[in-house]
Amino acid sequence: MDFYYHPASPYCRSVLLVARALKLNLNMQFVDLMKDEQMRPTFTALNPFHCVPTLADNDLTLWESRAILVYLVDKYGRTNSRLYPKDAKTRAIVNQRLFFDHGTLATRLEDYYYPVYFEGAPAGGEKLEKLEEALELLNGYLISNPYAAGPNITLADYSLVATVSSLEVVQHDLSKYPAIAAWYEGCKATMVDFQEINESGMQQYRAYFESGLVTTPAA
Ligand SMILES: N[C@@H](CCC(=O)N[C@@H](CS)C(=O)NCC(=O)O)C(=O)O
Repeated sequence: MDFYYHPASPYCRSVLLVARALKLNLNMQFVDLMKDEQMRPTFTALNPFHCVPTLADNDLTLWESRAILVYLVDKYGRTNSRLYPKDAKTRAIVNQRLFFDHGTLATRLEDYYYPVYFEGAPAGGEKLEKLEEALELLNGYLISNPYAAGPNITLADYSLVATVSSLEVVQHDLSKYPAIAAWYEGCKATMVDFQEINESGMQQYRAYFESGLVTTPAA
């Protein structure tokens, strides 16, 4: 399986964490986003949306990290893998958290922090409130459950942990969300090779944000 990635991308790191949990060997294909290598015709022929992560497994090409996570467990996980349970109700909760991460949490994080770092937008305001609303919701889940979708670690945690790692990168104050902070520390300790997979990529992502910094964010 060819895995097109950049280590700074949190979405790539979520896939790498799941691949490691499943003991999969990926044929790593570095795409240097800083040199716009994702726009090369050989890559856009594979993925016209020119983004990483992208997975090529024989005749299947997939992008969108959460779709890749689901595919890896469905295709290569154990039959009854708890990472993505087969029971419809349990799976529905995992899906809900995955879609929440994609459509709400990660989106609101990017909607707020990218303009602050790269366009000189003022810190605070409605976009920050929307992000904090999503974080309060996640904190609420995690007050009543050890993991994002219930008692067991699932793909929802692997997806959300990458987004929360981006909050650490931009130094968002997580102390207001003690259940998220505790869960995040738990994920770091539980997920196989979390440190190895994330450390350098998070540093690169931090450097990327700092390269665009034109104001000092307050949040
Ligand atoms: N929703 C997508 C987001 C992927 C994404 O935004 N990837 C960025 C890097 S973090 C990228 O490849 N950007 C380059 C581009 O779009 O040209 C996912 O979860 O996989």
